[in-house]
Amino acid sequence: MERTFAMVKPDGVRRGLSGVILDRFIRKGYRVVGLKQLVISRELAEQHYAEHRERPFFGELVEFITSGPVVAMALEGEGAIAGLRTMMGATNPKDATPGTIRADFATTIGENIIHGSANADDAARELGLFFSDAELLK
Ligand code: FUP
Repeated sequence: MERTFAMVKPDGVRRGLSGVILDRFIRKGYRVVGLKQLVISRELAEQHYAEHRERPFFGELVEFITSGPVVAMALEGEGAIAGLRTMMGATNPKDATPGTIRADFATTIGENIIHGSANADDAARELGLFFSDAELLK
């Protein structure tokens, strides 16, 4: 059984899409073991996206992800890390396969509606950044 981290980004929350996105994960069969809406601090955003610190889009990425509330989720299921990435679709919604979240709900890479951990190390790191042990179901 795996746990992974996902987050509806501020564009998705502003557009009222948190529920339909969460519903896709629930219908898939993932168990919601953590859930909260929060505004990310600049410090947390920079930690979360540390791998992109040197990239030209880093400033805009931090501005965007701190621009309003996000919905952070901890999801559990067999193969949940890769499965959730498949459900998200390609980073650029223009390249995403129809039926994926980014294809169905987003148009631009800068506002691509959802984040999901890329691998097991990122999942553990990101779950730890966003949730305390006490906030997660056993
Ligand atoms: P992903 O794992 O699919 O979320 O993609 P990345 O970790 O590569 O990128 C994280 C975020 O940076 C993306 F969701 C959007 C943003 N980004 C850009 O704005 N421009 C780029 O060229 C690449 C990523």
